[in-house]
Amino acid sequence: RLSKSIETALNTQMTKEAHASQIYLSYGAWADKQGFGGIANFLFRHAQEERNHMMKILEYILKRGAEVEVSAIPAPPENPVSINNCFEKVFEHEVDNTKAVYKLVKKSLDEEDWATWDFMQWFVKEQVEEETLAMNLLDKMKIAGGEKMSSNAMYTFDRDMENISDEV
Ligand code: OFO
Repeated sequence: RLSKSIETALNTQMTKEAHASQIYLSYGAWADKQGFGGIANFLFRHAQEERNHMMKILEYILKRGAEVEVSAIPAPPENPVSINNCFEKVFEHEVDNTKAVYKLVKKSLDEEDWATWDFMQWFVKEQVEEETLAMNLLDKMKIAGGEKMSSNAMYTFDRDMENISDEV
């Protein structure tokens, strides 16, 4: 049985994943507006992935017989100012979410809730993947010139993003 505080923490994390989905959604719309259809496609795919994370937590709460609380999702932050900045913001967001995941792991450890601890390990691994993916993309851009990327490099990067694997 879930304790009240774990139930609350899981609901908070569920909303955080929904928030992540909104962030990718808004950055995707921004990228598309700039003409970067490949990057937009990648970001929209990722928005869906974040929604799946949200559902994963929701299903776990229900499975444990606890209460799901669907609450308001905070607005995403301001649009990026460049493609480079977009992935910097993505990376920062993922680091922030990793912290939230670790907090939940710590909480489950403190409460000796081993089922939740075990459930959260999937998220621990997923965050490593997500941080690595964002770092790899930033590295790729750095090689291509970072903020000073030529339009040619930008074109190729965008085209590659259309079909880039979402897994690392
Ligand atoms: Fe849900 O992994 Fe990103 O935020």
